[in-house]
Parts: sequence; structure tokens; C-alpha cells
Amino acid sequence: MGQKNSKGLTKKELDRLKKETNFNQNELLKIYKKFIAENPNGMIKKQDFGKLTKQLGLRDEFFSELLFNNFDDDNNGYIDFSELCTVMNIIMKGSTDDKLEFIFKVYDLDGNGFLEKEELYQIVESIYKIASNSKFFDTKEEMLNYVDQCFEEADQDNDGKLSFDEFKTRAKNDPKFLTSLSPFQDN
Ligand SMILES: [Ca+2]
Ligand SMILES: [Ca+2]
Ligand SMILES: [Ca+2]
Repeated sequence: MGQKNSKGLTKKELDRLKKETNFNQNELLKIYKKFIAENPNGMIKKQDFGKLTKQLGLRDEFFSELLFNNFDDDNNGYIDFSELCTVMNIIMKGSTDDKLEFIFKVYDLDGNGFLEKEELYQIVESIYKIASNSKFFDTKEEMLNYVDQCFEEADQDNDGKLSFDEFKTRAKNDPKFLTSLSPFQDN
């Protein structure tokens, strides 16, 4: 842990972020300016994050919490600027694979590196609660059946769990699969 300069972004941190993300210096400074204007103490609390995700169209607390935990890389209960940049980099500049990897990590609830069926059920059930997002399915049963079917098809080695490669292959070949797993209202 380097010394924390509460007044702003240190040159060292800026250089590191330039190296580790695809943002250039101007972009980083712009993001920082907005970040620090909204969060003068340099951190986003879980509560404020919930408000933010609501504005982005995420209507479910379960997902907001999942996302928060994935942003909060060092698990200290706050999202700092560097953590924010890491995720924004994936969302704004990442390849499809980067994005899929992020989604995979969010949905891997127990963090064991695989998606189990129970995890997908939990995700899908939460999505189903967000009524207007269930545009593909009339009933919850229909949705769960769809998950079952996807799961069987995606699980190529039949070990009862999806590796990242299995997940990626399925997601790339079937856009509906990803959309049906998305907690956001409009996509
Ligand atoms: Ca943190
Ligand atoms: Ca898992
Ligand atoms: Ca498998």
C-alpha cells in the first residue's frame, strides 16, 4: 500500500492505471474529476452504489450487491478510483471475452471458478422478479426450463458445471442466453 494522497490522484497511481487499462491520461483525468466531484472522500459506499445502479436501470438489490462485490476487489466495503477504473475499462474498452469473463465472475456466486446450476437458478430467479425484463418468458417455469436446457447444452464435458470456456462458447453462439441472464432493463 503506497501513501494515500487524499488531495487527488498520485502520479504513480495515474501511471499504473495508464498501464493497466486502455484509458489514456486525458480519459483517466476526466473520469477522476467526475468521480471526485461525486465522491469527495474518494470512495463509493455500498449505499451510494445502489443508487447509481438504480439510475443505470438495475432494479434489483441482489444484483447491485453482486456487482458491488465484484467492483470492490480488495473487499474493504468501498469502491475506490482504481477499482472503478478496472471495471469501467472492461465495460467501455474490453473485448467480448473480457466482458464475458466479468459476467462469469459476477455469476459465479461461490467463486469456485465454475457456474453451477443452482447459481444460474438464483440469477434467473432474481431477474424474473424484475418483471419487465422477463420479455422472453411467460412463466417462471418456462424460464427455469430454458436454463436447464441451456445448461445441458453448454456443459460439454457433462461434469454438472460450466467452465468459463463452456460459458463463453454458449454465450457467443446464442445471444438470447446472455440477454436472458442480464439484469438490466434495456438490452
Ligand atoms: Ca475496495
Ligand atoms: Ca460457482
Ligand atoms: Ca462442464
